[in-house]
Amino acid sequence: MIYFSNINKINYEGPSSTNPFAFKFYNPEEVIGGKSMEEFLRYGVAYWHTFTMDGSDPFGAGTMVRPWDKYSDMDLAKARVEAAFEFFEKINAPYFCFHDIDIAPEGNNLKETNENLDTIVSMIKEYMKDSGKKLLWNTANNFTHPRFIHGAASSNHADAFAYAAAKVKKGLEIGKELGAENYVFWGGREGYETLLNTDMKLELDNLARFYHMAVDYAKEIGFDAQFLIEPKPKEPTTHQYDFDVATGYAFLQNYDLQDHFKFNIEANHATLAGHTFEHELRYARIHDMLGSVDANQGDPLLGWDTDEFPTDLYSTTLAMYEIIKNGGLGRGGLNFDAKVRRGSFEADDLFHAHIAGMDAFAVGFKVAQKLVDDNVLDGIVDDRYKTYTDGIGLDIVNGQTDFHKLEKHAYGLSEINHQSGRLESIKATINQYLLQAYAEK
Ligand code: XUL
Ligand code: CO
Repeated sequence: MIYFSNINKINYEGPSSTNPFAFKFYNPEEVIGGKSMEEFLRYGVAYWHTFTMDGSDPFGAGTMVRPWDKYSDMDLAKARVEAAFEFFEKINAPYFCFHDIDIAPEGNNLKETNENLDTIVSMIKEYMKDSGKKLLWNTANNFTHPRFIHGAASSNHADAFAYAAAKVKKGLEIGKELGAENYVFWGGREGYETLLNTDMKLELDNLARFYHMAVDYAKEIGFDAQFLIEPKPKEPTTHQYDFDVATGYAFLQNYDLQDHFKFNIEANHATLAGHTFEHELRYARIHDMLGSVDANQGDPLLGWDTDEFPTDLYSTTLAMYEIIKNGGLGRGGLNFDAKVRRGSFEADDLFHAHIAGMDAFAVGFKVAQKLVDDNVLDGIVDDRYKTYTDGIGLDIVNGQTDFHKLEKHAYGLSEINHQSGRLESIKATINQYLLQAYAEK
């Protein structure tokens, strides 16, 4: 069955196109920095936001009008698979991502749930074979059901821990079956509300035990996906254990897990943590821990995870700068963990939203590559740190100083010859690059 009958495949028509169902900037074949946009950007569609969520919020009912709504239970799950693959094809995204409960309804017990999953997974496998679409990552939803009220791997209750483990076990088997590139752990309720009733040490130790068991099981079944932790500072719990990349990295190192994981960085989670998106990307990149990206954006006026489709070109440029400097995302990609607004309830809006996001990162890629090619930011940074390239600075960097030698150097100083940080000039230059990338056409 066809679900988006009024829409044809979305093609690139260029910046001056007025067709709302066309890419203005995302040209899959265009080569930038030696790589085609399609190869480098590795776009993914998030199953939960695009095919499952209904637009409900704490104040109101669902608003989304979806052509598959007329079905229920397993028929609905099957209809969503059909709709999803039609959508992937028409929007021209090579990858998709899902949680277990996005693709199949939970049964009356775990066995039934897994049987439902088996049915849908074999259907998805067929569709993947026919379409060539690939699974960027899958994950287990260990946060929605009331059994995870106090967490999953960090729950106070051992039975919840066991249930969560069983779901991840199944998730790893599904990932292997579908050839997933990555497997994601987002600690939905892995955190706490109050220390007054929380054994933080036990919870953290258990979380690490859980991850070790996941690593062992993936090895046991020969599932070689890249494991990814997705940091988020808060929501749903007051304090999430995977607060940000730095916290997650320290956790991984403390528990000797650092060789088995990288990070899946989400823009809106970064801003919730009080960082910029590019800060989180940079922190991961310089530690060789940048794995994949959940592409979205937050609303600076709201303090929660709004998961908007990314449209801020300044942000996509700085994000793509980090990704280029990382040499790409390897097995990762840009997954649109983003949802249309509650008022954008028509199925067509799913296309508008993805077009907007794919175009925004395409612009970011192009502009960032030009910044790299022209050595703009590296030039500024190299100049700013030039005192470390000779004299006492070089000695510091080479580990050839101690406090005695540094004190002697300081005694000899009359003043420090600082130079301006030139922030305003740098920002003006980036604006110039943003506008010129397309003015040249
Ligand atoms: C929640 C979030 C999740 C993860 C996967 O904020 O980002 O959708 O990406 O569980
Ligand atoms: Co996410």
